[in-house]
Formats: sequence, C-alpha cells, structure tokens
Amino acid sequence: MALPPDIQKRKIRERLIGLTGRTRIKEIKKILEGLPDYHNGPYGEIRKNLTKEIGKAKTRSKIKHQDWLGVPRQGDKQFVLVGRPSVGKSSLLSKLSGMDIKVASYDFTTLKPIPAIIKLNGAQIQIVDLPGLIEGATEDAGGGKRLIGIVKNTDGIIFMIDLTKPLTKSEAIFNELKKANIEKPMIIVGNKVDSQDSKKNINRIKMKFKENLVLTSTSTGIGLEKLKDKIWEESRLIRVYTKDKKEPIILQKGSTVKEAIEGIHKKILEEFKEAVISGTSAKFPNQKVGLDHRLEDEDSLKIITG
Ligand SMILES: Nc1nc2c(ncn2[C@@H]2O[C@H](COP(=O)(O)OP(=O)(O)OP(=O)(O)O)[C@@H](O)[C@H]2O)c(=O)[nH]1
Ligand SMILES: [Mg+2]
Repeated sequence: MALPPDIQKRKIRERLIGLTGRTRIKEIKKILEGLPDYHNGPYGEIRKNLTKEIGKAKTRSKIKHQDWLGVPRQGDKQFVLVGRPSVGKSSLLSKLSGMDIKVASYDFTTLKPIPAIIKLNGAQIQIVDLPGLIEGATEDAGGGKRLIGIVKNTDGIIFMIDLTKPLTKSEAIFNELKKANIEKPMIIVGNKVDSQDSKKNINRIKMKFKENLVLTSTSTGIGLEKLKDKIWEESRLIRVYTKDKKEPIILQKGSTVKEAIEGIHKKILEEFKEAVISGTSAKFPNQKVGLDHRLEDEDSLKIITG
C-alpha cells in the first residue's frame, strides 16, 4: 500500500536532511526506485520534485563532475548523444553497442559520459552517452558547460528527442546548442515512436527538422538500421577495398590514393608505380590513376609497384 502523499513527502524530507552532492543524488535515486509506480497525481508530483532536486543537487555540488574531465577519443570518429534527460540516450547506446548501460525512468540516470564503440561498415565509431542537457546549460545548469565543451570537440551530434513529451522542451535544448555556436554534423532522432503518445508530435517534428531526421524506438528496434546508415553518412568516412585485406581501409571523405597507401604502409609509396581503381570515383572499371586521385566510398584499389 502506498503511503498517503503528505506522509511520504515528510519521510523523504527526513531522508534527505544533511545530504549534499553525490550522496544526496544517490539517496534521491534510491527513493525514486522505491516509490510506488504512479506517474500522475500526487505521486507524480513527488517524482517530479525529486527529479528537480537531482538537478539542483548536481548544480550546487562542489564535486560537480570532478571525476571526469573529457572523453578520450577512440576509433575513427566520435559522436555524442545529446538530449534532455530520459529521452532514451542510454537505451539507444546500449541497443547499438550491446553494452549494458544503466537505463531508468527517472531523469539524470547517467551522471558522466559513457563511451562505447560500434562497428559500422568496417569503421570503429565511438558513441558517447552524455548526461541529459537541461535549459540554461550554457550558463552551466546541470553541469552544462562541461557537456557543451565535449559537444564542441566531437565530430558529430546525435540529438535525441522524446516524442511523447512536448516538443518545445527539446527545442529549448536545441537552442542551447545554437547559443553555444555549435555547428557539427547533426542527426535528429525522434524516439519512442512505439508509444501512442508520440503520434501527435510526429508531423510537427517532421516539419521542424526536414533533413537528417530518423524516427526510432529503442524498445522495438524501429529505425535503428536507418540511424546506423545516417551515422555512417554523417561520419564522412569512406571504405576502400584492397585485394589482400578482408576489411576495407577506412579513410576520411576526399582522401587520395596517396593517403590510402599511407594508411597501409608508407614504404609502398617509394615503390609506387600506379593505382588501378574501380567504383564510383573511376571513369570506367580498372582505370589507371596516380597518387593524387580522390577515392570514393566503396572503391576498390590495386596498387602496382615497380
Ligand atoms: N516507450 C519507450 N520508452 C523508451 C524508449 N527508449 C527509452 N525508453 C524509456 O525511457 C526511460 C529513459 O531512458 P534512458 O535510456 O535512461 O534515458 P536517458 O536519455 O539516458 O536519460 P538520462 O540518463 O536521465 O539523461 C526509460 O524508462 C526507458 O525504458 C522507447 O523507444 N520507447
Ligand atoms: Mg542515460
């Protein structure tokens, strides 16, 4: 049986007396997990207030994020997951990477960046799950300055929106990124399309973000393959196949034959005579080209040495 809300509130206040920083956040999460599963009415209100308390404790806390500074880069490209709390960032990364990442229905489940590597078309893409971004992030609300610092240094952004919530909330966060002058390749993910509550927002999100929008459900898996394709596109990488390698060589878009060879072995350059290429960058199959020729995605390359 659930306690009457007033008594519950008093109990919660008592449990939180004197707790600050991390210990306070931990205790609030414990309380949230122990609450009866009502998301409306007085208990919904209690949940909402507790969630706000987490935000406040985070901003106030002196030890705010001091256990993490940045995210070491790994792999060929780095993308970060940006969005309000509880939009499904951790659920998405755990689906994409197979990694076990904590997911929960309360806000601020993720308190520090969690990197994971996914393999995409032979490339290693690092995706970093970030704590939720809240309004006022540019003024450091919710430790926002650090988060924005990470976003500024990444290769691409996966901006996630919870379609079951009013879109204005996510738009406010989107504006925070604009305020911070962040211009990076960006994919917009409208998540939770499995939920009936998302229906009313689908047209609106399609109007607002015409390009690079993917509708997903991390619960059912809808849209995840399409999202992977988009991540590949926005990674601005290309695959080049060679005869003696099973895996393609991964290069930046616009790379030349010379750069491809440097990626295999610099010594080959000294003996380079010509390259034979097939694929989109070739005028015809088995075209002979020199070191300056620009390769394209899925070209095949044969190097003739002499
Ligand atoms: N219906 C539905 N629920 C989802 C979906 N994706 C995530 N959720 C739920 O949304 C809640 C939040 O998910 P998380 O993955 O923890 O969200 P988050 O964005 O990492 O949240 P923070 O770490 O707090 O910023 C959980 O209860 C998930 O089960 C989805 O596609 N459909
Ligand atoms: Mg999370």
